[in-house]
Amino acid sequence: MTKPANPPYIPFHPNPSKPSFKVPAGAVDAHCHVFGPPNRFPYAPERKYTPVDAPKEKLFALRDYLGFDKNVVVQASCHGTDNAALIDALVNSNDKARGIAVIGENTSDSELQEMNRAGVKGVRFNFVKRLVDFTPRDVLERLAARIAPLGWHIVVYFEMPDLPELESFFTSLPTTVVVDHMGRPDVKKGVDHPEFQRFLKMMDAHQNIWCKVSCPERLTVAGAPYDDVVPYARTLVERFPTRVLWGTDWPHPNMSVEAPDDGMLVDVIPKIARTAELQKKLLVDNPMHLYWT
Ligand code: 0GY
Repeated sequence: MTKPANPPYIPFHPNPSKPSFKVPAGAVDAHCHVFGPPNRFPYAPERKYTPVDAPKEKLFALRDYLGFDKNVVVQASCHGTDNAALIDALVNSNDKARGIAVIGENTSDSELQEMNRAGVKGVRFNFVKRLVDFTPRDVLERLAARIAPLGWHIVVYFEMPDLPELESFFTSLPTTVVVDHMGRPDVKKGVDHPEFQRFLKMMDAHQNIWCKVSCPERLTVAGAPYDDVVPYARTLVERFPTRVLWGTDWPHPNMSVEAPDDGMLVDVIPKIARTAELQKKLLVDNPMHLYWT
């Protein structure tokens, strides 16, 4: 029983450009997804959107084309808590992929063990209201307590206006916490706005909080080449060089206007990480530390 694709769902770019920026050897795309194919990996009945299929073969081909070596595949909401497509991608990656799962109270300890063997390194708590139904905090706390002994971390996805309400929860989590897409700042407000400053202060005060300087295509108002997003990502890279990650977000679910050219996204990297040293930390050292050690 597959819901029809939402009419405005925009497929990923069919032929991205070759980036001018050459990523360092061993670079990791630390935020991307696999979707379907639904005859093997059905979408979740409770999903808020139906994506265009984006199977692992296409992800791995894009990885090679852009010059990356590895992927961190993040379970997206359209697959719910069924992590089968994710696990399939990991075990068929030749050790070149790690995963972030989405779990619920029904996830058993043996499923956690299976995911751990496959290369899952964390779980994602999604607070974006258009994507998921509300999960009570005590449920999330119990899930956090179950995954912490595995050495996993927690990825959190939220929109910056919601940070005041969520911050005490994030800072109480017992693991490393990785914030998706810079906490989705409103780039019309500027880096000096109290909302973004609050986010920086949270990272200043909590050494276990990391963030992904990803998704200029989602945050931009001006459009490609996303110069209005660069100051946010650059600030984070320069202030927290050992706690930032970068990812394509391929296949870019729920874009509202157009799918980004993935080659163009890679060409944003030297604007946000302006030295070879910062680039190596962002693309190699930091993700290797979090996902491959
Ligand atoms: C992303 C962003 C989105 C979707 C999801 O779990 C998801 O469905 O993550 C979004 O729509 O902003 O990270 O890919």
